[in-house]
Amino acid sequence: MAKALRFVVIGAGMSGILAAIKLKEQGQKDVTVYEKGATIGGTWRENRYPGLTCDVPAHCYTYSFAPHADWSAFYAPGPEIKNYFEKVIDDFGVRDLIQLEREVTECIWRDGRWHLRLADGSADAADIVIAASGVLHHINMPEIEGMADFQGALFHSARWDDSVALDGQRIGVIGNGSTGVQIVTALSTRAAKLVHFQRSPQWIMPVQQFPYSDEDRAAFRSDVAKIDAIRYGDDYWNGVRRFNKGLVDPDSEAMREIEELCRQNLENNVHDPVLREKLRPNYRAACKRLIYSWNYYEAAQRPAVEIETGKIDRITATGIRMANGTEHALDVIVMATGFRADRFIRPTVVLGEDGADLDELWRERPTAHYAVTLPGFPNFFMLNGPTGPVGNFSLIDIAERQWGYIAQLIAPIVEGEAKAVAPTREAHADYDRRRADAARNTIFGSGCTSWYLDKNGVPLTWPWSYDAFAEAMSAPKREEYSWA
Ligand code: NA7
Repeated sequence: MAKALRFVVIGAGMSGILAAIKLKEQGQKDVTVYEKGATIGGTWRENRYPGLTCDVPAHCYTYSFAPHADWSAFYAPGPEIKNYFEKVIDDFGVRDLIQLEREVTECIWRDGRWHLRLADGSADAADIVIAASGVLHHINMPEIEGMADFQGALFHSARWDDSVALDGQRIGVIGNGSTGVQIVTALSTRAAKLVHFQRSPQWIMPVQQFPYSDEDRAAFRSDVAKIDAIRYGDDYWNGVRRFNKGLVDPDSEAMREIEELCRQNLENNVHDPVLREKLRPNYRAACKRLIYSWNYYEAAQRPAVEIETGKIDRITATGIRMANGTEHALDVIVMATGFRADRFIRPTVVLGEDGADLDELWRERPTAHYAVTLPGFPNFFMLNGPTGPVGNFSLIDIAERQWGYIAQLIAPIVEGEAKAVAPTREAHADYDRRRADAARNTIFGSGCTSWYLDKNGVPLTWPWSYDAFAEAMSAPKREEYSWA
């Protein structure tokens, strides 16, 4: 007999919103989404920097059940994506499930339920917890000597200070991942002087950006098949498949094609040979997350822009001093230095069966069975948890497939046939070993640093093909789970 269950979803970003919609669709009446921030949107709330753009085509970065005709361009700017999530929440009637500024600090499994504590001191309990707390939200703020001495404005890219003037200013951007590259590109026509501090060069995949016209949007609105043609079409999926082939087999033709595209981009589009060599990486393309950009090289060659590849000695009251003595006088310093991608739901305390501590399970590295479930932590499900697929494709699609897997695991509990489910330790240990072994041989493990690597330098990612992931998510293997 169907049982009334209480669900708590942690996080109202892309995957938490997905969970709320799916639970509502199932007819679940007792669902709360706790969100620590003051608004929804996860990554798209935290990041507000100039130039913020999703590098997955806009029509592919939507929920399959909520196509959106109104995108302004092929690659959508961040604020539009945040607005899309706001709209979806209203369209699907889940706004009243979301409680903002309510941070979950503790989840303890006791007597067959999860007992939660929140930062405001309140408590709650749930039969099932969906941890949709995101990956890239704990900022990585390096300690650089002299930071406190700087008289100008200094902030992390994900803590953008809107009160700081940018036009006509002297700006330094430290870091050249996707974030630093987008910021420098956007500011290259606004700053009086823009110094991009690059510790390691990046391969840049050339892509085409173009705006959608009112006619395009009207056509998308009147015929969803036109959206589907982009979302499910070969242009996007051939790219995803090529990337995946190359990821799994770095010596494949697919990876050679990717490398060649990036190399030609550099050779053909950076004209000064000295600058070209500064921008040439000494590791393989796609080892770090590939940067998709249609205009970074153009920006890097603008008169106001300087690519600084030297070692930073210290930050001074007036700028940044390099190890070779060069002084860059700056008004603003942006730390585009990335995130601590190994944190996941932490620092929330999560204690499973017999008081088992998630921190202890993750001592070696964060892991989850097929990126979703945890041995010893019944009825605890992660969306975009550790070891899931990462790359230049839509994490919304990943989360939807993970939801399909979760829905099948909770079905017997919803039906009252079981009370709790968790993967067996043996099944998970086997997955974890196979996964780590395979991950070492992927392109991510081919010899570079990146946020994909665990503390031992092993990629913390899904190491097999996209199709293998889709297959794994299509049906959990019952024998890998224990039911109570
Ligand atoms: P990333 O991709 O982790 O990039 C961080 C950048 O910051 C990278 O260039 C680092 O250089 C640089 N970095 C980090 N610490 C330092 C210090 N101490 N000194 C100098 N440079 C430093 O973060 P992003 O925010 O750009 O992108 C994260 C993801 O968001 C992206 O992959 C997309 O999925 C969206 P390094 O390469 O380590 O030498």
